Amino acid sequence: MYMHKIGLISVMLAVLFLSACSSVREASSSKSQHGSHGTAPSPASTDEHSGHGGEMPKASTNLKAAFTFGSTSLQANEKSELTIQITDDAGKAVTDFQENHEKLLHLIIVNHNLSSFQHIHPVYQGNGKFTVSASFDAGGDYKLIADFIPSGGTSTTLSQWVKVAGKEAEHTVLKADAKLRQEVSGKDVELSLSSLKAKEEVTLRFTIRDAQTKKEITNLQPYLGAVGHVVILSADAEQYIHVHPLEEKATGPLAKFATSFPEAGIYKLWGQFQHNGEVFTVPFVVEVK
Ligand SMILES: [Cu+2]
Repeated sequence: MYMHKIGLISVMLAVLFLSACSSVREASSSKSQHGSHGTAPSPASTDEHSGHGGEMPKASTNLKAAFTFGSTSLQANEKSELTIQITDDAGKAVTDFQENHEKLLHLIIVNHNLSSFQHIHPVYQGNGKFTVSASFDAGGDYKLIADFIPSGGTSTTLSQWVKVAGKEAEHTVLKADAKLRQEVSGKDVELSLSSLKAKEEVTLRFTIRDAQTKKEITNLQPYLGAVGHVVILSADAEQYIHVHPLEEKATGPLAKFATSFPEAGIYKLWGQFQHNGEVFTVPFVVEVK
């Protein structure tokens, strides 16, 4: 148990540390890609922020992910087989992955203004290759974010923007929610944050009630091995923060998570929980000072 906790904490620190230090590289590589990518998805350079030295396990340096689709052009609402090939910088397949939250690889797909969010789990085919059937709910720019841990390495996030043909969703500017409480999928979900200052340790507390009766829900089911799963992205989708539960075995009504925002700005977060066999996703937008 003790060792397990230490392991969790170090993974969490690794994630926080990596996301905190990724801003410069991300800003220089991924943003320019966003503006300049062509119409067809292509295997491409990716943002990579696996580890640093210090007390972290030795990082697997300069991993790459090639994201390729079965179809030559992506169309809104059409399924396409996505292949994610993970290699080292010499092009050699990375073949060993460490399970994290019950999966070898988590794939987050968002559109440019974060109105669309998917969290799916590509299947490992061996030889560093993962596949999944992907579809996009509208046209526009989407970011694919693969989150995994190579065996013996640290938490790694590799991403790629792709363009999807078709009518785009309405362009809206992300702004902070006036009220951090909403109803979604028959649940009343309230969020509070212990701090909204950049670079501070933040505890996120979700309180989950039945939307109709307002009764607190005390029998949440584990989702990906924990009380819930939270993903946070900066408004421009450049900062990806994978958050970890503080009490994994909690069953509600409270679900607590720890994270830290690397810099001031608008962030969107998605909490995912499971109740009565159904996963529900609740988004919030917050402003960090
Ligand atoms: Cu996942």
